[in-house]
Amino acid sequence: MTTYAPSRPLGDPAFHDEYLRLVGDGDEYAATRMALDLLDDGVPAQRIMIDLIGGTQARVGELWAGNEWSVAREHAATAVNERVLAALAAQVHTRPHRGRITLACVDGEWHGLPARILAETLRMDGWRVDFLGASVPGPHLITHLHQTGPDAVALSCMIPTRLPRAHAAITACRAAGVPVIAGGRGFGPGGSWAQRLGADAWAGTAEEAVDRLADDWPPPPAPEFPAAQLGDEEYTHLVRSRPQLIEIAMQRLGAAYPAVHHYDAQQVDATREDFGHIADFLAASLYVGEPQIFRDFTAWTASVLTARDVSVTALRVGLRLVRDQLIDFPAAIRTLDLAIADLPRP
Ligand code: B12
Repeated sequence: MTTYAPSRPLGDPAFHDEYLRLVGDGDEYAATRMALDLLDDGVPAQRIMIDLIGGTQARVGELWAGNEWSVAREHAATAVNERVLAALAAQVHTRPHRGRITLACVDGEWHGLPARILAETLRMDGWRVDFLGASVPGPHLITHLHQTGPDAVALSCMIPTRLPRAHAAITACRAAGVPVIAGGRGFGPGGSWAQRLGADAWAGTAEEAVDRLADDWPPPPAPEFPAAQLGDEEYTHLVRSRPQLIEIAMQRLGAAYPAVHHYDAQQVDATREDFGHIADFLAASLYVGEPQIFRDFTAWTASVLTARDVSVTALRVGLRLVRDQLIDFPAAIRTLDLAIADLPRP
């Protein structure tokens, strides 16, 4: 696929700021107009989708994470971005001539827009794409493969907690005889965890995926992967004991971090949810055998807490409360210790 240099005004930061403002105001019509005007000016649709819509979506999420936008504003902005993408896609017609691809987000994966951008980019390159959307349960994905017989499955995973499900999906697709191209930052830097989970290929961006599928598909069969190393005893224990782990941590939190006594009901719920994220990221880290997954998560959480004026001490205490319950699990303890050591000192 040809790589185009961003043209003005797409290369102009002020243009992106203006689009972000419209998206943040929920001004769907003006945002759509901006994108369609670019298309009329000859800017390739894939550049508008990836640079403008994709780039803006990353900023939308960051504004939410930085506590500058509420979750409602983020959701509304995401919806506008999706509508603009659909409006653009409706303007571009490419007759399918390459083959058929099933594109799905892994079960529990709600970051749907990156996969949607990929779907439209592949369509423009001549693939017939069945886009199944966010959070597709494995069995439904496999049923779809049996019904449609695609040449590839493209599997999107933006967050590592979904990697065990991604592994199940990849294994099932390969067993059904359909090679898998994986993508999304959940698969780790350079897609290294995609390979460990048995994907046939990985691509970092929609453009790389287009190139990979056009030049080298189907790929030579991927080597057998050591599935037995994935999801060991520690992982299984952690997943099974998740509810108790969270409840006990919540019960002990008051003694370890007295500020929690002043929390309102909403803050208590958010804290319980945070313990759920800790358990899920730790489980994913154990599953893949990669402590970095958990350390990236805690480092990011520390930055989000700081943005919300919550002391990082709360996170440190939370991690210790989880650690205290896992003393018989050496890999979990090692991972938690690394994450605790990473946290900024008070
Ligand atoms: C927007 C966003 C959200 C929105 C999602 C809205 C939506 N409906 O999509 C909201 C605010 C709801 C959200 C929620 C959460 N998020 Co979020 N989110 C983001 C953010 C800022 C942008 C994602 C995005 O859309 N980027 C724009 C796209 C276009 O960029 P892109 O990645 O370059 O896309 C390309 C590639 O990924 C590739 N690609 C994607 N899929 C596929 C598939 C295949 C087969 C191929 C080949 C390629 C491919 O092609 C795309 C186009 O070129 C990212 C951080 C970031 N800067 O990316 C965090 C991020 C993904 N989120 C994160 C987290 C932790 C969460 C939450 C758990 C937060 C929480 N505590 O609740 C939840 C989980 C929700 C869930 N269960 O899925 C983390 C993931 C952790 C990690 N270590 O990787 C990230 C990385 C933030 C961080 N830590 O820095 N999030």
